[in-house]
Amino acid sequence: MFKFGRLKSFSILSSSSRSLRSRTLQKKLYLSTKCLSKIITSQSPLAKFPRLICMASGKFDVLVGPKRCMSLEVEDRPNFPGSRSKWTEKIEFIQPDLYDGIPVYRVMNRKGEIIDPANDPQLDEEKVVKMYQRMTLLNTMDRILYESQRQGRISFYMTNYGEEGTHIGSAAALHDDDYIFGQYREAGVLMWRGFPLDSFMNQCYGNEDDLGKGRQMPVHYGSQNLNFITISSPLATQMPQAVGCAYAFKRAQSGQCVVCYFGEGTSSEGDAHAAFNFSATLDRNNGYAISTPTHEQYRGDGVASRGPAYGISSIRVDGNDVFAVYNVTKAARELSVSENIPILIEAMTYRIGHHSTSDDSSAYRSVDEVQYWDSTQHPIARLRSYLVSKQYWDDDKEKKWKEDCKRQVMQSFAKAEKKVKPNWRELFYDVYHTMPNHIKNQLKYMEEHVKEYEEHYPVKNFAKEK
Ligand SMILES: Cc1ncc(C[n+]2csc(CCOP(=O)(O)OP(=O)(O)O)c2C)c(N)n1
Repeated sequence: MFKFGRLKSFSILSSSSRSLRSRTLQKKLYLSTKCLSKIITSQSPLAKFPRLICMASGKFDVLVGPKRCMSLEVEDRPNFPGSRSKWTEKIEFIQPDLYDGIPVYRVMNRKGEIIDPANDPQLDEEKVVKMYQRMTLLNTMDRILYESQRQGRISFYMTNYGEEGTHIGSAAALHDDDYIFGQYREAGVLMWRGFPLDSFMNQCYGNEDDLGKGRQMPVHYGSQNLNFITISSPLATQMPQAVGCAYAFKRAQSGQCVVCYFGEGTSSEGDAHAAFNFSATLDRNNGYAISTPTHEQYRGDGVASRGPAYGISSIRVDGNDVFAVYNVTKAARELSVSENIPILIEAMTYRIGHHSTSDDSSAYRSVDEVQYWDSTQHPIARLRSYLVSKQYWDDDKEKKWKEDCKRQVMQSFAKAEKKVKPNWRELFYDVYHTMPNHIKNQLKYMEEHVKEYEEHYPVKNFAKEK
């Protein structure tokens, strides 16, 4: 059984139609080609549609199953396995900078106005307001936790400034039972799913109520209930894991989908390539991998241009346009689940904050550049303009919501700060399902040591053993 190529390999069909005598026939051919392209894209066995193919294949260039459909011109084409090429007698190097680049899909302009009403996802008032509230709550939480790190109250933090549209737009288009493999700058996705502020704060404080039992750096969230896999610091490790999980879903035909978020810098890691080769992904291109700007990271056209080379359907979207991200993620989810194929989404955005609290971005980019993105392209400002134009939002609501947001975040923050750390023995648990002897010995040694030198350890700051 032969597999089909993608739509592009069939462009020859429309040119062959020119040689057809009647316009009606041309139209018929066009329609069957259109319908074929759907079949072809879904990689259905060609043998099922020999008639259609024969009709359309006056100059058809792909080997087909049934003998009677075989193209007469097949010997004029190279037939190396996996290739869709033509022969050429010219030495012509493919110049990566000679084409226009992959276009960026958008729904709203920079002022938050819908460009083509047909693309407005027409979400109801409750949902769009919730999207706006989650984006602004995330922003408020970021401000307070960033400041708290600066005051030495938590050890580390990473803000999500400017990327709120990418988080909320994609999260709102997914199903709750879809699995998320994040990098570290996707707190909004978790917030959309209902991760409480208390849990964010407990994690950043690593206190006794932290789901990760205080073993991870701040912002390394995870939630089994919300199908959000715990973040790990080494870049790109989530990518092959996500692909493995997706493969398990595919085998189980569970109808679930896996979304893997990663930065454009991360897609230069070795693990990323292994994952692409086997996969489905969502990339956030926020302009910088710490101090490395995107134009230094890539000679080519960003991340999306790599997709076709791996045989992945790919799309680029304005990550600051929450509706564009929503539409693209929804369409990608449908396609991915119905056809069992990976999709690569490159969400173009801009990291307004420093990379983390260990970074000072003024060392490698200008304040004017940041100011430009903050003031002209901010996803929150755009969505707010939309809400106001729909009369879903006004200054009064904004004022009340801002106060409410701040109060909620401050309350959670104060509670988390007061809690003690998890019992220090937790350090030894959960490494193995059954604790092996060498870890048991280490635990015993530590217990004796702490008992002997208790006055030198801040044991009162840690929870008692349960
Ligand atoms: C394997 C590995 N190498 C290097 C690092 C250090 N590091 C942490 S974040 C980062 C930049 C990643 O940039 P990007 O993927 O674009 O994400 P962004 O931080 O911009 O959201 C680097 C190099 C790491 N954590 N893991």
